[in-house]
Amino acid sequence: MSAAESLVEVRVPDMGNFKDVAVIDVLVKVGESIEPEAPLVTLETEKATMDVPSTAAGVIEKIHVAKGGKVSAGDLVATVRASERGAGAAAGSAQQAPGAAATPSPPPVPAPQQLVEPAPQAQAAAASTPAPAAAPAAAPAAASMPARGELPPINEPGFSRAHAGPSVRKFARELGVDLTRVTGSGFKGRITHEDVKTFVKGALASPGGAAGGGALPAVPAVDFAAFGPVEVQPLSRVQRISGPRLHASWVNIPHVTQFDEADITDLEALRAQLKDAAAAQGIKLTPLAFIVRACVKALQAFATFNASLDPSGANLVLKKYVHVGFAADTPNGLMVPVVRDADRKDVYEIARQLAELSEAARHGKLSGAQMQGGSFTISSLGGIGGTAFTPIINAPEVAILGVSRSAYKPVYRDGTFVPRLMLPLSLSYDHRVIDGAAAARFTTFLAKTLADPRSLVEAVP
Ligand code: CAO
Repeated sequence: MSAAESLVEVRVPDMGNFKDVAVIDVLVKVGESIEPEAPLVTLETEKATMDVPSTAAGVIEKIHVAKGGKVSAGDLVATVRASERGAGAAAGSAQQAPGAAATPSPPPVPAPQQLVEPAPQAQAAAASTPAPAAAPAAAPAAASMPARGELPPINEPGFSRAHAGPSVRKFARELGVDLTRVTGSGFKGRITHEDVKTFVKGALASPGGAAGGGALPAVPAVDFAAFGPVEVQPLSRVQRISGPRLHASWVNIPHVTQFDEADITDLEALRAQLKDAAAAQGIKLTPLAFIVRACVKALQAFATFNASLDPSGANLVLKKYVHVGFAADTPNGLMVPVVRDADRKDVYEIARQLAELSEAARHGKLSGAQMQGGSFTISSLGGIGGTAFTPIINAPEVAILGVSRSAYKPVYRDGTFVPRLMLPLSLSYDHRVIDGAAAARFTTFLAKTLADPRSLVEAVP
């Protein structure tokens, strides 16, 4: 061994309870020259596959594991005869002080899609769409990158555990991106090139960069098993996709929720009259169909609620179509199918579509297209219960209506209390686009429209 060479031991990263994990592939041979981050072996747990990357450049001196074997955290995988260049490359990127906490920066608001999409093709399409809200005007990433010091330092132990392939790791190293901060949108949460790019765009767009004012304090990790027995349950696929989108909306959009109540006594009387005739035609005329119809009228009267901010954040894109999404509770998790051109459909056609789309959602049969292009969303928990809630905006939409369970309440009218059926409304809106006064006008209009239901059953021109 020359003076410029040293032996580097590459071990299975410490990933907590990481024991007896299967080695499904050995990717290098003794004597092979490798770069830092070159994958050495592939491991498979119940939840994911992951590569163990080399921490140094050099030549493989010895491989200590075999395909089909089992390894645990800390086990020796390979010994690398590292050249000085290789040892330096790995050490040079270790910028984080030991023990420094990783703080996630706000994820960018997703592309104008939907909260979740079931089909793998749809997922791939979403992943390849540039994120609009946080992305600056397209410039070559390298040319517009902040100085390396402006990105948060790389958490080396976390980086080596990140669920990403070698080329993504290399790409992240080149850009100085800490993979522990990047949300993976690939299969089983694997981090893709697009995820790294989206992270960088988000870091560039956030005031003060990823390490500055945009950074969020981390929630400390807790070993729950230290306090009693626990069972670890992986999130469903739908939750893994919708979670980052909900998070992006929550942290990027200043939400305000306006509460109101609509007197739907007459609406329910009318619905009771029409219900059986509709049922004879196979249509379930639920309150939600009337609420969608009333929202269409409100969206036509208040165009800024049927709009999105453009990627620069300086312009409002007013939509000439009205596609209304609705949250559907399914065994797989929350889905948001969209009733397209709701402004061109009467209450019966809307009811028919609500039933068809929620049936498809419950059976995991929605296509990506059936969940795209929404311009406003309704989340109805009325069939379940509750008096009010604060729904999260389905970004890049600018408002969402939450509906809770109607109940009879005493309403003071003409000097006396009368029992009226009151429907609670909770409208969350993007305060960058919508003022409080406009939101109050919108819910007032909506409540009035629901209180006088005749216009809701008129034929649609
Ligand atoms: N107040 C009182 N009763 C209501 C009501 C309300 N606001 N809304 C619906 N109901 C009643 C209906 O009349 C129906 O009763 P009947 O069967 O006696 O007629 C019953 O509740 C069930 O309605 P439904 O669920 O069949 O139909 P829907 O149109 O109200 O809702 C759907 C459809 C898809 C919105 C609903 O099934 C659902 O999934 N809701 C949950 C949405 C959700 O999870 N939102 C949260 C998202 S954020 O995590």
